[in-house]
Amino acid sequence: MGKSKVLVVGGTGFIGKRIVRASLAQGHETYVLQRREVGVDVEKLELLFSFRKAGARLVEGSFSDHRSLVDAVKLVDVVISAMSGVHFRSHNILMQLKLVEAIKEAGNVKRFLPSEFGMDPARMGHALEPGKVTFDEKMVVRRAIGEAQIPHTYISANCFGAYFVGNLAQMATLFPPKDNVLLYGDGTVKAVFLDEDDVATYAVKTIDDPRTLNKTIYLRPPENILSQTELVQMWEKLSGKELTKHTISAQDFLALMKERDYAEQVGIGHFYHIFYEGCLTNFEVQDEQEATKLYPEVDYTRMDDYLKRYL
Ligand code: NDP
Ligand code: GO6
Repeated sequence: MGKSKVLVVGGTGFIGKRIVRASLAQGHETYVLQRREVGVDVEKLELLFSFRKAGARLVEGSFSDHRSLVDAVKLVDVVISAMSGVHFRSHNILMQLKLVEAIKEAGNVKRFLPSEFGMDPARMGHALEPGKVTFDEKMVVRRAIGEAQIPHTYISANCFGAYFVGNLAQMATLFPPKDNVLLYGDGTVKAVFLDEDDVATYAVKTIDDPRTLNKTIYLRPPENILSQTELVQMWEKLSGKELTKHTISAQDFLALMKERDYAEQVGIGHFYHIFYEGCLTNFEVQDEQEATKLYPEVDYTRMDDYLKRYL
């Protein structure tokens, strides 16, 4: 089977850059949208050049120039979007509606992966405000994809290690606590954690797989289904230091929303669903929709290994 040509949109972002690298690593002819609007962000410039050095092709384009998006999309078979959806960085999930328009007009795209890579928005209709907007907007994009009848795959990637593992699921920090750790409720609710590089690897694996056409694929590595307590224990074993545990009830945790800014309110709602409600693990996933079953050849990163970088 011939390899697909892939366009990555949002390729200099946190997950996007990993998708570019995974696409190259899996042997796809890889194109990265290069936006003039990045202004004087030299980090993005360097990343784009590093992609080119690694074999990617840069395609100039802009979200304020429909033609440029259509032309970019026409170069490829597969479009992967990793546009930002995080409220304390930029937030541009609905920008993808322009991309959907371009893909529809171009008419050649065999697979589109919109920017999802988290909780399954189709399962989050009950989510708390204001975090709910994250899921509502992703559903707006899904509806546009459906109406345009664009072949797609939705990737539900669960919790990225950088935001949920390295900090032992503590908010507003990316490092493990030194002495005290806050446990959500009894700390036993199971969540699912992923190395971001693995998220990209699995996402790219799906793009030319007939089994994943028009499906939601869940990344649920069996050994990475862990409670917060299990995560803390892994860290204690690695660091050789026991942490003092404190617990916070669901009610007290949600009450924290009052004094926080908008981005943190979004985060608190999401953490609530993950660590109190158990929204990532309170449903069954069929083997045909679970990435580690579909791609057993991928040796995914276990979280004790992931945590070693924080030592
Ligand atoms: P980033 O914040 O890193 O941004 C990604 C890209 O979005 C940027 O690099 C940029 O593309 C593009 N972008 C931003 N603003 C604009 C704009 N105005 N116009 C056009 N493009 C724009 O995103 P993340 O990688 O953090 O998030 C990607 C996805 O992953 C989201 O859907 C998010 O919800 C999800 N996520 C999931 C997490 C989890 O734990 N499961 C954690 C974090 C995110 P360019 O490269 O062209 O500059
Ligand atoms: C990550 C976060 C971490 C918020 C998802 C506030 C979409 C998803 C698991 O951007 O709000 O400290 O699924 O203080 O579908 C943010 C969001 C988490 C990171 C959630 C996310 C996860 C977005 C914080 C904080 C570490």
